[in-house]
Amino acid sequence: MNARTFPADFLWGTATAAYQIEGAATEGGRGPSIWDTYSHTPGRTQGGDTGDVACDHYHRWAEDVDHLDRLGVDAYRLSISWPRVQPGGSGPLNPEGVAFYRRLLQALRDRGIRPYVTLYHWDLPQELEDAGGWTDRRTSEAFAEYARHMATELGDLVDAWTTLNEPWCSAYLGYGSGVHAPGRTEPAAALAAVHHLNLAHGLAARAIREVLPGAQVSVTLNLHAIRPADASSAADAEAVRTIDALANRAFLGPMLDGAYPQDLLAGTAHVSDWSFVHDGDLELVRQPLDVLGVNYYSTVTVRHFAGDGERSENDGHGASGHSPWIGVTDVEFVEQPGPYTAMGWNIEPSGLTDLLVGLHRTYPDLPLAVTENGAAFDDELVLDGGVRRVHDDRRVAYLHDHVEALGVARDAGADVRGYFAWSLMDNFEWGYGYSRRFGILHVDYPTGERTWKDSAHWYRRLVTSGELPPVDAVAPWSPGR
Ligand code: IFM
Repeated sequence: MNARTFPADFLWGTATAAYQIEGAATEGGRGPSIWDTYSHTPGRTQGGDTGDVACDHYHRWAEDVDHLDRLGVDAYRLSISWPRVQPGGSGPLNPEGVAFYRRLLQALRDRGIRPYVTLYHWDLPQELEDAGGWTDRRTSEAFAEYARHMATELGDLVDAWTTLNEPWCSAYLGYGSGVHAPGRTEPAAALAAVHHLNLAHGLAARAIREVLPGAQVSVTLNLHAIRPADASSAADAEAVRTIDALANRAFLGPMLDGAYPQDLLAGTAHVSDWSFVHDGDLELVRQPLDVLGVNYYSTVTVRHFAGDGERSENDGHGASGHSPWIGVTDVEFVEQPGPYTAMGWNIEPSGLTDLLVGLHRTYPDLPLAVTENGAAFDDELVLDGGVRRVHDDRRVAYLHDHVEALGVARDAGADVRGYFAWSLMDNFEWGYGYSRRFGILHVDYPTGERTWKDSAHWYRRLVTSGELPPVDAVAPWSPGR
């Protein structure tokens, strides 16, 4: 059988985020973010881990660009730390922070690697949280000003702009279940955050285009591939719809259709009257998207729960005792069949196909890119004849099967233009600290040393040839060999 091939203009990349890799939390004029505060609060992260040092990318960025160059990727998706470039979230820029990103972006361009820049990957300046954070529309306005500044300062070096990464997490995990910064557990505030993040996206997209009329603008959503426990049950279909409204359509609706879904508003009316949505907001939120970024890791299976007022043990409340599924009482989450990653997430590549094909059916003219996909496993660094190796065959299989699933979606007509592996390197996995490794490069945290895992060797073959290699093609390899 012939290997699956991708066209020459298909974009291959890897992705990271500022707080997860940079470290240097108090260097170069950087201000504190909500993740500094949260991770320094006892009990919030596994082992009390923080992003203070992380992968020390702030100092090792040139070496990391070398790795990207050797990998042969077309693009690198990075995020800008808002508190590094504008420490208080408003007011003057920090020239040292801006200079750091200019150096990094220039080095990428010098190697022919296209920078895909995300403006917000969860590190809100603490001052803005102190003034209300994402529950306050002034944060959306501040974000637009920050976006305008970045377009002005960095526009000549950036290929594509992404406003937000996974606003679902920022809103529902940050303000609903509290397992992400700022750690608030206020259901109505989570819904206000949903809207102010949507508004921030729209205002920022408009501001970027005002400065850079031809700019490529996108947003990245962690859309949920939701399945019913019983495909023949109308009640389970309704459970899917309930979760889909909160998880997916709360963002797709305003951003692409200019409206919140009626069932979302009705289903959360007992929590909030949504009066934070002002006249004219939805027109601002809906801005043309050059591409929609989709992050995908696993599926979700739900069923209707008729508990007569009792709560299901599996209603999504999780360890914090607070649910990210705002207002939902009649849905329970069903354990997924394995295999699982070290996150406990089920591995189901067909979910990616379903998601991409579903988006294509609803929005036929919308180009798509998979902006994150990858897996955490308990990797082991070994010495093979004196050479440091990580034989991460489960990650290679994961990446292989998901790239294949993306190919199947393309075969079905979905206009998927790129794929970014999460992540370039092991990093700070939020509440899990450094206990979960997603990288294709291994990071030895005490020394900062990077080691190519087998998945990096495999990925290099894929991106340099455009042909899906077999899973056992993991030997160190160079193009032309
Ligand atoms: O590490 C995160 C990333 O920051 C956002 N998307 C999911 C990844 C894995 O949990």
